[in-house]
Amino acid sequence: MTDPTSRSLFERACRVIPGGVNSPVRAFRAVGGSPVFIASAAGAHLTGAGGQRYLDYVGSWGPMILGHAHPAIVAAIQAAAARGTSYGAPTELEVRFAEALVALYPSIEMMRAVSSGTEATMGALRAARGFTGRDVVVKFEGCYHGHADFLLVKAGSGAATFGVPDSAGVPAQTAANTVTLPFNDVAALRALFASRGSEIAAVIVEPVVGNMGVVPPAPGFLEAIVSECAAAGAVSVFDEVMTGCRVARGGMQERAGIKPDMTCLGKIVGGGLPLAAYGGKRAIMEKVAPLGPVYQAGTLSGNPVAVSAGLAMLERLDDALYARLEALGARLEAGFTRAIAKHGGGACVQRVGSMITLFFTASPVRSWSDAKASDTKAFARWHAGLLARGVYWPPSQYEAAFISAAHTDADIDATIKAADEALGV
Ligand code: KE4
Repeated sequence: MTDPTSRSLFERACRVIPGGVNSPVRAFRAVGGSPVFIASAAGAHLTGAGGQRYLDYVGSWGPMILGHAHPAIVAAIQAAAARGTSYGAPTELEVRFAEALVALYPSIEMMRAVSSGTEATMGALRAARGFTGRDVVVKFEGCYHGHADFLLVKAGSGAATFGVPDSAGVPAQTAANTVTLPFNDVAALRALFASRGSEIAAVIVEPVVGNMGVVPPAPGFLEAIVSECAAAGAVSVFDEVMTGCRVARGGMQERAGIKPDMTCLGKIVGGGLPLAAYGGKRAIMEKVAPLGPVYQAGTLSGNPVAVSAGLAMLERLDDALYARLEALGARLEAGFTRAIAKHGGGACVQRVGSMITLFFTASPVRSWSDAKASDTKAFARWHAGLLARGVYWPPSQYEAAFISAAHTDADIDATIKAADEALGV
């Protein structure tokens, strides 16, 4: 049961904000009850509006890889703010930010900073369409790339048919240029290219899916995307908004040793402030205004305060961090696996680095059709059990949980204990 302070804040919020939240998943609708309102956060912990303390595994949906309120990031923000919060003019900070991402991501020869992951994917795909002169975009079921109209599209009647809107307010003709295929289905991808390759501007993929829960790519799947695009003159786009600097400093493309044509980044690279980026081959990015004919703009793009936070974050992403996150992730995965076995199975754990999901389905999750077989009611009961024991887990079966460098072995062990007890509820 949510604390009375959060409940009364939620009642007020619902009178003036749709669903009482500024982003739908925060409303706890997938798990029932009403959301915990947060008053502050530090390290691995959140403090609720009612004073209760939680061990946090949402981490602002990914950005907080160092933990909340990291002193160096707070100091960078304070110093930047004192120099003015926004100029609407170029700064050296933005040059340093671009140079840092170019150094970290060999697929990025040139990049543009924006203010959200949605803008990053929207900009990348408009550049890909401008570069190829083609209209069709291919995405995969269960992957989320932000809320641009043409990406809120679900699969049409047949695998290779054009999409239908997955949200009210998206015109049918907008959805018609988006094809949605099953994730990890190389045969479907190759069949689409065989039938429509000359129409395809781009294929966009979460190289490790976080938005149906954590689903890794099957061997050869990412390579097939890059090679099919290359053969057809289409653009391969890795949406690493979540995986970038999360599963490795250079994202999943570093882990897999693959080089897409374009990359989208967000979350961690912004240090918890509104900062994201898209970039790729110079020939594609030179199509972007004011250099080329593809228009894209933003009042707060490359904002100096946000970029200062991003640079302070990037400077701290060292090998020791990723080794520590791998150890913490493996510890949590092993504990969850033991707890599932103790309670008779019926669930499984999927993890890449410090992104992890406990699925309430016994068989491995390789695609959206596997993921949607999960028992979401059992997940909701488990989530409530965790929350009652002071663990703040993402309030949806179809989201990734995130471990930060601020988590300790003791925190992980406490989480395993809470998860074990909650499984037994
Ligand atoms: P934003 O526009 O929310 O900054 O980024 C969109 C986006 C793009 N690509 C990927 C792979 C993403 O995961 C996201 C946003 N992720 C969600 C979490 N599933 C953000 C949380 C929310 O929507 O409130």
